Amino acid sequence: MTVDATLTAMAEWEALEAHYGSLEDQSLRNLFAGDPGRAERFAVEAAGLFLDYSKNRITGETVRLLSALARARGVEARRDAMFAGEKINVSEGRAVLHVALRAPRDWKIVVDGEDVIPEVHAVLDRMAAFSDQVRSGAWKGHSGKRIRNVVNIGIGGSHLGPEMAYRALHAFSDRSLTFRFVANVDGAAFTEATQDLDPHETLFIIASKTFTTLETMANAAAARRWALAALVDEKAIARHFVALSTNGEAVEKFGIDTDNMFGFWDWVGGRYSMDSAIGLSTMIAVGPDNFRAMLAGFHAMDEHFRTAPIERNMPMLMGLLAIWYNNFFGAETIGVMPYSANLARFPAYLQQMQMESNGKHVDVEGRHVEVQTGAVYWGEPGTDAQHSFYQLIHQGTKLIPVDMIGFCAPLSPIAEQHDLLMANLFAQAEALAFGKTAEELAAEGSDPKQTPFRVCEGNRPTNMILADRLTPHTLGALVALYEHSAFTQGAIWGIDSFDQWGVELGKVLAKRIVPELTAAAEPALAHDGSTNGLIRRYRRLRAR
Ligand code: G6Q
Repeated sequence: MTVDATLTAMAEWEALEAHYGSLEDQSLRNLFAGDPGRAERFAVEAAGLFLDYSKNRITGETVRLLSALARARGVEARRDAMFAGEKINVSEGRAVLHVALRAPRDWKIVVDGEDVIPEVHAVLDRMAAFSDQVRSGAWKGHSGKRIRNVVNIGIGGSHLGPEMAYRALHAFSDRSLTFRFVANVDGAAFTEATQDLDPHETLFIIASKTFTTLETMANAAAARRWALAALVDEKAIARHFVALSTNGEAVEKFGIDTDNMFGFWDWVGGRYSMDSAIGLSTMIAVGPDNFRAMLAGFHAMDEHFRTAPIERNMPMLMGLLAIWYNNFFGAETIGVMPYSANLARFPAYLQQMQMESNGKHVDVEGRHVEVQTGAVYWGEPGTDAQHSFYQLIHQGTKLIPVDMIGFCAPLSPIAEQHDLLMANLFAQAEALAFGKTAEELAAEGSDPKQTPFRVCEGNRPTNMILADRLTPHTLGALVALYEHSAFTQGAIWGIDSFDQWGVELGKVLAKRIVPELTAAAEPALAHDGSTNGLIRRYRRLRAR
């Protein structure tokens, strides 16, 4: 896979720069006033999601020029290469096939001469059989009690998706089961998650693609000690521990029977793995049928992404709008505000997906990129966020494009509050786009002394994503939307969105420092002065 070195010298890029110059001072007020059909035209529907992107600082010409850039950068060819199982993760020499995890049984995707779809469904079937056993009580703990607690131990891609999905789909989950998620190597995380659980009724899911990650291995060892302190017999491990991993050897070495292991493959990146075996906790919580409905939602968005023309392609449009603000307006961040309490962990999940994918400084050929790459993604659920940091989005000096997500039907029986939630959602997008002028304030009789403080300039762009209800299908479609938006951005920049060498560096460095903290004798330290000093200070003060 090759990319042009000179993105900014391309005619399509230059055309966008010139166009930006003509649009920079345009306001959303003017754009809406001059174009009554704007809201209908800048809207697209796919896989049960509706995107209104009319409150962006764009015209039809912007969409045309961004689409031309995507064509010239080969975004469609790169997408097709991903679906065909080509090794587009060039730095690791791997295929990128999370789309295969949700492909129907009768599909065929070949990697290294082998169709991967039968294996994918074989694992899903084993997960379903196991989930059914746990949910029905047929799977017993060592002392014959049924499992009532499920603790997922994993970090990063082996944690954020399962935790987010469990919370998002809480309304569909088996309430007789308790779920906990342990990621942090801080022992407090494990202690808090297990302090009120009965080991006889607890199942640990050790989720680790590599089965070598320091945090997960430390927490898995803590879980083993905690379980055996009560269950005593080593044989109990087989009833209380399962593993989700690609590393059978390490799983066996840890003492987990590989019959209790659910596998996946090197072509599934951690941050793209919540729909693989890594989703076992989700499947136990909501049941195999709901899990399959989630996969169908993913697949519906995959199909839209694979087949829709760029100008009507929801993930491509979202990715191109992110490029528009990042590279032309100089926006550094994108806020994501789900108006749903159940999506509270969605921004954290997206943060990893977007920032680990597109936080890259070289292109696929190893050359330093010429432009800014991945934006900082962040957010909190509305309406909570309105009462904290929205002030800066409304009246601060930074441009922060915001994605807003809402659902037309509530999950809660307190339905009347849903109208309040949605009223806030629509009001915020309106206020951000159109603001409040001095004239409007005067007409409302506002104190003139306060006018400068009360004026809201507006012109703050938003994407509005609406769906009927937060169901498993909707969640799958929503996650796939952002996966493919990240893909589109990465393809424009010509970077490898599927490696994470920065994360690997941290893993290696921490392992080197551990013995320096724990050695009885003062170790010889060869770090920089600051790190040496911090290690010495910690050794002096560390209380046991
Ligand atoms: C994801 C990253 C990273 C990874 C964790 C956990 O894309 O690679 O977040 O998921 O470091 O790794 P393991 O699953 O191997 O423990």
